[in-house]
Amino acid sequence: MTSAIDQISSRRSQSPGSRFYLGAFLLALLFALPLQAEDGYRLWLRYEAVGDPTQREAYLAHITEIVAATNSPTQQVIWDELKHGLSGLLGGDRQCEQTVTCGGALVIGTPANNPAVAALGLDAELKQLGNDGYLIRSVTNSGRALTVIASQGETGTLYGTFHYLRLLQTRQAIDHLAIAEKPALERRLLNHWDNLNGSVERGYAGKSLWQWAGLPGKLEPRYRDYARADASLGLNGAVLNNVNARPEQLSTENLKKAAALAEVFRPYGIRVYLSVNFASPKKLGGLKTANPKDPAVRKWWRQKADEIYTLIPDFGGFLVKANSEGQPGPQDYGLTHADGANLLADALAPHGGVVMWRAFVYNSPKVDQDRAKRAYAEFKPLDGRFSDNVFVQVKTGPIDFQPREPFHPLFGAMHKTSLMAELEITQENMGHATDLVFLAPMWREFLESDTHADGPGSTVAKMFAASAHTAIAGVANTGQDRNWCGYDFAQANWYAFGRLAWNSRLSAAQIAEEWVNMTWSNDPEVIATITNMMLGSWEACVDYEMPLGLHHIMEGGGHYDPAPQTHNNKSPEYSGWYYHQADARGIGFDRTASGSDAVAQYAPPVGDCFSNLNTCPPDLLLWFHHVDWDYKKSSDGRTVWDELCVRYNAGVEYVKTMQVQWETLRGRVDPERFEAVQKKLEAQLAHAVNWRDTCLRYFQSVNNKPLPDHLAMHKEPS
Ligand code: BDP
Repeated sequence: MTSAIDQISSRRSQSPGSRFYLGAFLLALLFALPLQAEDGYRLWLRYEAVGDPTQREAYLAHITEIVAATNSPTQQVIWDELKHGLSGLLGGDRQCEQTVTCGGALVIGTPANNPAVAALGLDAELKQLGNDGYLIRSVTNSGRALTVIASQGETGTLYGTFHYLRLLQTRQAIDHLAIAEKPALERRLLNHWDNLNGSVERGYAGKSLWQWAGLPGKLEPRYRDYARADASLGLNGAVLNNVNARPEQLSTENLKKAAALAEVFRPYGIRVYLSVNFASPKKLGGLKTANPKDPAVRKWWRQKADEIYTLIPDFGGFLVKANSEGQPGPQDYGLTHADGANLLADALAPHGGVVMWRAFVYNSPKVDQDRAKRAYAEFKPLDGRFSDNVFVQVKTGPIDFQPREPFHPLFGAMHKTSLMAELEITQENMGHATDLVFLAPMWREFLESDTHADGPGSTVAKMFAASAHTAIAGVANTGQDRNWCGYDFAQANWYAFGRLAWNSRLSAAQIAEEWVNMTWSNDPEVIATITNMMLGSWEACVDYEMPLGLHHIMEGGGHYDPAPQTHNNKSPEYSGWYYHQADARGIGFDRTASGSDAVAQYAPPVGDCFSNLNTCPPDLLLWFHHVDWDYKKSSDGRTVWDELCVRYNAGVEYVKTMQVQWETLRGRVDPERFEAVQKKLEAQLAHAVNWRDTCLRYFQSVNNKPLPDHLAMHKEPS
């Protein structure tokens, strides 16, 4: 089927005497969008027609003319997006013969590329906002109403354009705009855990987006749509491959493939990065060693960096998983993480590249018996020893992307190192692409956690925004499934990560509402219902999987189902028991001074708060404390056992409530996605029930306690 955009051929005419193009849209309501099956492909960039004629007229009055340059690839993609977006939103099959100057005009660009922007004298303000920041402002110039989308940089102009389109998509008034935005962090990245063979580690949306076999010659249309989606959120980097990296990723052949992707992404402001295998000089380069102190190794990395920059001049840098889960690293040669990171940093520095060195290390019990303490124990002493172009990339919590963790103690602990956070968008431990789990509330909790590193109010968000260099990464949930993420609702987590990477102060509700508005419907009731479902969904998942601070009791392979019963004496941290330590008397991991003393890795006010049973947040109780089954938290009067049962059940009940809420939307959202979600919710319910029943049965087998009277859910199969 031809889409609306294909039917529209809006005309751009070069205005005589002007060095920029004038494009004129006289937009009419002459046709409706052709009916199109909803398959989720368009993500939040659906640009559905504005149905209310008054509102459409009001929008049109501001956009009788578009003044924008199209002299560079980025300017061209801005133009293309506008044409695509506005034709979908406002319709338009009529061409104007001349530029229409009676209504308002949309003026887009930088002072350097568009004289109409330069004439507005915004330079000082734009300088404040930087190359990625932008203004969207309603102004009057020589009696004419203008809406200006301006930035100092072309990428900022692109971001501003997406913001402007979002205003229309969410049906905001555009009469008196006074918007100024700039991102909190310099580098806003997706980490793709994609393998050269097309599989995706912890991916639940089909094969890798990157079709390596066809590259560099064959460029899938998806590559561009991927870049559009990222740029619409302000994301500006993509690590293409798995942190468990193959040495061949750096072969000349594969670098050319990466370069082809970089070419597609470049106009959208997205830089390509690669994960690298630390042993590459040996395994790919044929050297005898990968020892950082060896001059031949140093030379190999320098030459490799030179080669990469010849092919990809704006290459972002390397992401490295070293001495973690079997990956090679500098410790293989008796050296430190800093030695390893600096080796690569030296090679990239002449080209302006960076190293993102991961702090996800936990393999050696010699470092500490408590896995949660190992990363801090290894990295904190290295503070100040990393080169300037090195980031230490730290996962949100000290274990590994559990449904709920306290913030990682390294945040706020390394003042002389640029720390960046690694968030997990893909729902490895939260129901894969089956469960509706909106992660923005979890990320908000993380970002708002007070490290107390520089006194009260030193939130995680502030701490990493205060680094010399700033960055954030999200482990992507994309794949070749038609709807990109394997589930229409998983798209919301990609969206939420991007929005928070841009502005860490956005509320989860605001993000959800925006996303629903653009992705599902503009109907306020639909928005309210779906937003409501989403906002409680993460807490619900925590409840039906691992409430009260339980963690890592999932089965070891797929991380989908529960396995609290597992014992593994050889590698205890691969068993459920290591983490919950349930016995006849009680449950929980004692990380206070009487136990592993992990609390000492936090600033004293935080550590004290976690240590004290009266002040420890109930949500983290069993993370930090081993308590008797009959322990009662003073505030609520329920025993831990009863509370656990209540929480597990509440999680299941939430899923049932979502099913009821979803049913009210029948006929109010498109039937394709309605039915797809309905099926997913059924599967989610089964998943939640399995977690609740498996965990409660197991804990019951340990403590021999009856279920609280009012809970009827835990029936043994007859
Ligand atoms: C774990 C994943 C594993 C990743 C690892 C990592 O289960 O697949 O390789 O993290 O982040 O959560 O390196």
